Amino acid sequence: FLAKSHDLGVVAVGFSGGQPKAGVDAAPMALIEAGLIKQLEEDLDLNVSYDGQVHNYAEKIPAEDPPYRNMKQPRFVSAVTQEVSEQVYSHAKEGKLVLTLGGDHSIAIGTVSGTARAIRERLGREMAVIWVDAHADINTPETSDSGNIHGMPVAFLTGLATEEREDIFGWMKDHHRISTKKIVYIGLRDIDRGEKKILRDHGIKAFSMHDIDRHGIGKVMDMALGWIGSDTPIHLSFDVDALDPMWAPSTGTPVRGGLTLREGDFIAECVAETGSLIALDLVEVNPSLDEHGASDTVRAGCSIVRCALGDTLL
Ligand code: 5AB
Ligand code: MN
Ligand code: MN
Ligand code: MN
Repeated sequence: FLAKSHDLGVVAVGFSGGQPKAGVDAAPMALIEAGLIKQLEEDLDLNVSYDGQVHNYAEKIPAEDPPYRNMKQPRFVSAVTQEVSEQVYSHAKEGKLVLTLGGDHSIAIGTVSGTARAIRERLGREMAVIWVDAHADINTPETSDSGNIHGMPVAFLTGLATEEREDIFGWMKDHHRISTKKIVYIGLRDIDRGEKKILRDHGIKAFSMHDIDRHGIGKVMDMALGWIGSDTPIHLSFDVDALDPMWAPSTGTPVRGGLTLREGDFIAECVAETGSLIALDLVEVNPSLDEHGASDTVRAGCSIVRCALGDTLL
């Protein structure tokens, strides 16, 4: 699906507006300072296109941004994700694999819509999304208790939530969206009541921590990739809070009972092995949320990215 498998576009999205905690906007710089891009170029031999800046989208801050349909900062998140969608699209339409460093998970409204559109145009295909997360992020504005848009991206991306207003996600059209049948979750353990109903009503494929305990991560990956089917382009959206807080404490909404560091890397390695990965998001690393410093979480994030982009053990 890629023009050349060694071409990688990197987008650094220093954005925290989809949730209330400051600091998640500093993650791209922390990951890059830990040597991530250097490792991708030197150890994985990737041909990296990166504009050298962490975007903060300050120019997108609206004069006024009161809640709308219960969403917090809806105009700001909409404007930023629209821009991210264009950034990701312009890499993906050239056949590059796209790595997006977040930022909170609302930015996936931009990343997934950008790749979905590019893959449709280039290949006439609908891609699949593997969403690795403690949470389902499928609240509609109406089912969300928090109003935080980082808990809603999947609802907008699947069209379960839509909005006419151009400045509040009205820019999203059918070509930006994916079917509820093309998303697979791994690692779920903290789902809101309204989200459970949505997952059930739409028959959405989900592998919870319970499934991982029952079958083991190897079998779960076989089942997840089997559901997607071989020869389908895959966008992997990895929320670092899928990992247990023992391994990734520096994140805004940690939930105990999560993936081990190796299970996280293994998921990424299995996706890499398919040869079908077209985009990767790494989100929700918040370097300011750990009294002992965020080096463990940053290192875990770098490792997941390297594994997904083809680093092998032997
Ligand atoms: B994350 C919660 N479901 O909607 C909500 O970190 C949490 O991107 C969302 O997965 C967590 O606010 C969003 C309670
Ligand atoms: Mn998430
Ligand atoms: Mn999460
Ligand atoms: Mn989170």
